[in-house]
This record gives sequence, C-alpha cells and structure tokens, in this order.
Amino acid sequence: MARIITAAAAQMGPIAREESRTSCVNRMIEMMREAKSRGVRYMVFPELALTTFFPRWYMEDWKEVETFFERTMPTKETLPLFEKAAEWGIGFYLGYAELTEDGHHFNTSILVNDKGRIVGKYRKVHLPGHSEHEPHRPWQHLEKRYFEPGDLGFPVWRSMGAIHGMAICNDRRWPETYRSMSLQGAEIISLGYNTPDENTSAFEPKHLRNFHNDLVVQASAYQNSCYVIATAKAGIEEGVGMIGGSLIAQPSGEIVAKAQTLEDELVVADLRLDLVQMGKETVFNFAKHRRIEHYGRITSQTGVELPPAGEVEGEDVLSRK
Ligand code: CDT
Repeated sequence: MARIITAAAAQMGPIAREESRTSCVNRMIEMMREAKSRGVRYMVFPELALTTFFPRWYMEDWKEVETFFERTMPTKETLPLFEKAAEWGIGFYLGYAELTEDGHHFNTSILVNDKGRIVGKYRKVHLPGHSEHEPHRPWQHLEKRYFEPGDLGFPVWRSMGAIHGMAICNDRRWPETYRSMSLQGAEIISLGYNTPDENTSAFEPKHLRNFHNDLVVQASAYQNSCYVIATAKAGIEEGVGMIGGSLIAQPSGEIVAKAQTLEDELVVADLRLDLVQMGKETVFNFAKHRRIEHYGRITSQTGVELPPAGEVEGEDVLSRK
C-alpha cells in the first residue's frame, strides 16, 4: 500500500520584537487548527519561531540576549502547542533559541510527534553572519555571536511513518547537510528559515534570494531522493524584509506546494513516500554508485587549497606526427 503523509510548511509572517511567546503560539495553533481541517499530519514551523529574528541587533548585555532564549521545552507558553498536537494527532517541527542548563546557546529545532512527545533535537551547524558589531551594515547578522555551532551532528529519527531529518536555515545551502541525513535513509527533511531579502555583505540582486532558496531545496530533494519541507518567517519584520516562498519539494526536485503570501500561511502537500524509495533504489542508490575513495577532501579540508601557481602548459598534441 502506498505510504502517503499529508504535510505542511506553516509559514509565519513577521514577529515583532515586543510580541509575546503566547501570541506566537496562538498564531501557530490557529494554523494547526486549519491543518487539522485539511487532513495534515505533520507541519513545519520556521527557525526561531517564538521570537523576532533577534540576531539582527547588537546587544552587549547577555541578560537582554537571553530574553530571546528558552531554558526548557516545552515552556509554560509553548505547552498548548504540544497539547493540541496530541489532541489533533499532528506532529511538528519547531525552531527556537535554546539555552542549556550548563549555559550553552544553540539555534535549535525539535521534532514533536503526533502524540505531543519530543522525539528529536537538532542544533544548527552552519551559523552564518559575523560575531562582532559591524555598524556599517543596515542591520546585523550576529548568529556567530549569540550561538555556538550545533554539537549533535545530523541525526534522523523514525517517527510518524517516515524517517525524518532536520536542518535550520543556512544549513540548507550546504550539500553535506542533506547527504549526512540521506546516508541514514532520510525521507523527509524539514527546515525553517529567516532570510533577509537583501545581502548586506556584498551587492546581490534581490531576486536571487528567492531563487537560491528554491535552487538549494529543489536540488537537494533530488540529489538525496527525499522530500524537503522549507518554511519561512516572511514579510517586513522590524523594518527588515524577509523572503517568504515556503515550499515543499519532492524527490524529483519539483515543487509540489509553494506559499503565495508573506504572512501566516499553510502550504500543504501529500508526500508520497513511494517516490522517495524509487530514487533511493535507482539513480541515487548510494551503496551501488557512491565512490568514497574520491571524497576524502570533503571531510578532511575546510577551506580551499589551490593547485600549484602557474598555468598548466599541457601536452603538445598538435605537433604529434
Ligand atoms: N538565519 C539564517 O541562517 N539566515 C541566512 C542568511 C544569510 S545572510 C547572513 C540564510 O542562509 O538564509
């Protein structure tokens, strides 16, 4: 029998700096209510879904920074989300800023099943941006200041009838992210993102921000023969334009559902897990086709090592008799 899971990207419009956790959770529950009426069994909320995208501000006082972090999960304010998940039988992915008991800061997501139980945790590995205040920028991107790189790797979990993996925002641009999970059989990779519609490091035409989002999600779904559910925090948030374009890509690389707005919006698709299997057994049958003897550099080298200086002269094939 075909395995089909109805899933959704639960895109969120902007979250104001002053907006409470309870208000965010109420917005999520509203989308969960709609999800229930549309037969959705699994939904993906954005990165840092409980607050505004606070790394855009330089804050010297860590007490202030930590007002954006959660010390436990669920918290008093997020508990209703877990309760509704259990009542309505809908699992979810939730991104939030995590402060551990021993004082570590991570950009985290959790996988919660359709009984309201936390089955998995992921901590963002590829942190973008910078760690020092850079006043020449119109806004900051201080993820490297406020978070440590994730320490959990890229695990996957069997849950709700599929093998799930998670990633967070900038992770989606790195092929290693998906390959690490697809080597464990990932069938559904969920990710949330907060992507400003402008690159403040160098000039880049604005349309490329959405193009690159689609490009990496679609290519990765194809190359890893899995579904990717990518969910934005969208719209003008505290004066900064954030791309929307939440999407669900299927293993062919095609988009099967896409957001139409920059607001809270449920983007729904039926995930046909037989399509995942087809790719994993043919073109992307890893056991059969991968050549790991040539991939050593990928894990042994971080930066670029250029070839020796000077152009290669080449073999003079034209004067061969
Ligand atoms: N949140 C996040 O990871 N955003 C980055 C912005 C990159 S520009 C510093 C992204 O990859 O979309």
